Formats: sequence, C-alpha cells, structure tokens
Amino acid sequence: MKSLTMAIAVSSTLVTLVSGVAQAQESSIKLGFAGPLTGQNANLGKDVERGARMAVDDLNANPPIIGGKKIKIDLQVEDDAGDPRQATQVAQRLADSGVSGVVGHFNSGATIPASKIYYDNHIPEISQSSTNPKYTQQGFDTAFRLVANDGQLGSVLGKYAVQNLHAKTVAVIDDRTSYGQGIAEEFTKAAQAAGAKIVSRQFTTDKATDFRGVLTAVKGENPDVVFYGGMDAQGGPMIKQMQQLGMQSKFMGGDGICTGELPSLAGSAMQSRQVVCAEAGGITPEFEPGMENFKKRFKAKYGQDVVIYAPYAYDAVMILVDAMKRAGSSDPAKYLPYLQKTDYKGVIGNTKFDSKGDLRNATLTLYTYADGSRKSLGVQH
Ligand code: ABU
Repeated sequence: MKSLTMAIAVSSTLVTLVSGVAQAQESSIKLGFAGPLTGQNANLGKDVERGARMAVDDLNANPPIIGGKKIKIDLQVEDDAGDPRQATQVAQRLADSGVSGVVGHFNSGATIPASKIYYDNHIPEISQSSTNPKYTQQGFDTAFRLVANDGQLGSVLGKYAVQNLHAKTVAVIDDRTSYGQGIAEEFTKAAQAAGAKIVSRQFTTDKATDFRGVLTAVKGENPDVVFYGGMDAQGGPMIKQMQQLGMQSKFMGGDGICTGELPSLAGSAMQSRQVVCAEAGGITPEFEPGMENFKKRFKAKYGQDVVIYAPYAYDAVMILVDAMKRAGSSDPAKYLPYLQKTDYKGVIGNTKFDSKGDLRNATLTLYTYADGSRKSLGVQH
C-alpha cells in the first residue's frame, strides 16, 4: 500500500512537471504593430511591418526566456492608413487585445493621437519613425522613439542649405501634416538663422498629385533651394513637375522623402545630386557590418530592398523583448522601468533613452542621390 501511495505521488509530480514544461513551451505574448499599410505611405508602412515581422520570426526561431519560460511572440498587425482618426481606433483595438507593447505608429500625425490611448492603458509604444517633437513632450512615460526629431533634422538641413549648397533664397512647401508642417518650420528657422531668405511659402496636402500651381508660384521667385516638408509620395512627383516647368533649384526634404524609392517616384526627372535629405538616424562604423547583414537578410526574405525604417522597426521589437527579459515579465507595469533603462546594441546602433523617451545620442544621416540611388553625405551627431 505504501509503495502504491509513493507511486501515485511520484507520477503526480511527473504530471505536474510535464504539464509545467508543456505550459512553459506554449507561453506566448502578443505585441502590436500599427502603421500605414494602405494609402499614400503604404510603401513605408509595409517596410516597417516587414522589419517588425522579421524580428518576431528571428525571436520565435530561438525563443527568448522571460520569467523562466520560453516565450512565443504573436504580432497583431493593424493598418492605420496614416490617418489620425483611424490610428486612435487601431490603438484602442490593440489595447483591447491585451498587447504587451506596440511598435509604431509610422506617421507623427497618427502616433501622437494614438500615444494617449497607449498611455491611458499603460502600454509601452516605440515609434520607429515619428519625428515630430510633440510625441515625447506630452509627459507620457509609455512613449519612446528610435529616431532624431524634426528640430534636429530641420536644424542640420537648414544650415546645410546655406553653408554647403550656398543657398541665398529658399522656397518652403509643406503638406500640412504634423510631420510636414513641423519639419518645414524647423528648417525655415535654421535656414533664416544661417542667412537665407525665404522667398516663397506654399502649402499642399499629403494626398495631392498635382503641384503645378504651387510650383509655378515658387518658380516666379527663382529660389536656390526648394524645401519640401512631406513624404516621398508627393516629393517624387514634385521633383518631376519641377523639371517639367524648367526649374533648376536644388530640392531638399527631411526623412519623409529620404527613401530608396524617391528616384523611381520622380521618374527620370531627378538630376544627379539635385536632392539633399536626411534620414533621422545613422550608425557609427562598428555597426555597419550588422546593418549590411540586415539589409541582405531582408532582401532574401522579402525580395525587396529596405525602403528606410525597417531596421528601426526590427530593433523596436528587440528592445521591447530585451526589457521584458531583464524584467522577467511581459507585464508593462513590471518591464516599463527596464525599458526606460535600455542600453541595447542592435542593427541601428546603441539605443539608450532619455527621460522623455527620446534617444540620448540621436544621430542623422545626410543623403544625396546619384545614379538612381542614395549616397551618404555623412552621419551627423
Ligand atoms: N519622420 C517622417 C515620417 C514619419 C512622421 O514623422 O510623420
């Protein structure tokens, strides 16, 4: 009888152990991704979605241990179409699904309203691309970004226009979005401070396709530089229409136009070194092999080149999971303090956040275009 009792006890322990192991192997967490998968910026949204998915696939191939358990990661993908209203609906859906963290949104005009919903629901959010300063100035301890902001971009680009392109006269156009308007204003301040005169100030929208009215007004002032605050979907056709109008001005913009797809969006109209723009990040030489390896793996996986911010979305997933691993928990209340103390060496460099959720040592990279592709003009710290 005694041996029977012992046998039952041992087998019950085994069942517990076996079921404990099974439970550990099956544990999963859900992360959210939100960005423009349809609409004018779908090329950019798909780029970052692919970056986030690649990180999740890499993690699931070698599952991280969080709180002593092997964790599988599910990615809930939502399309905000780059639209502020849709972004808040998507954010609420992700919150209702119980995601542990969010990568996105892409557009500042979507990220800023969505960030209030994540904050109210205590969900950490890392935007891989939103550059409007306001995003991290709202006092939300859940808001982080992996890029320089429009103040930094506008300041460097404004100085570059005067000091390197020797611009004396500048025309500024923006698309009236949070991003486009913000970076145009920052560029204007910096260009004026460096000695340039703003000879024309024009506006369009993020859905426009015909810029001939605006450009005709600009052409009358014959500016040395046309600066466009907006995205590549408008920037490319704008360059093409400038050529059709016989305009010779240099063309500048922020990270929104600074994509690998700008030359094809401009048709064959872009002249060599006509365009100068800035990506809101940049790596030091020690990270270059890792970035090249990422780009090769990305191309092999998706059959597409990185457009611009896929590596940043990849690191955003890794940074969330790194904080969870250090905290031993995917509960935002437990891992948020660890996220704030991030010191993560990834594809885009060594990420550390300041008290607002901005990068401690933000960098940016100036680019021009020649022979149909981007050429770096150097990383600025
Ligand atoms: N940073 C350019 C694209 C995203 C945004 O800030 O709207």
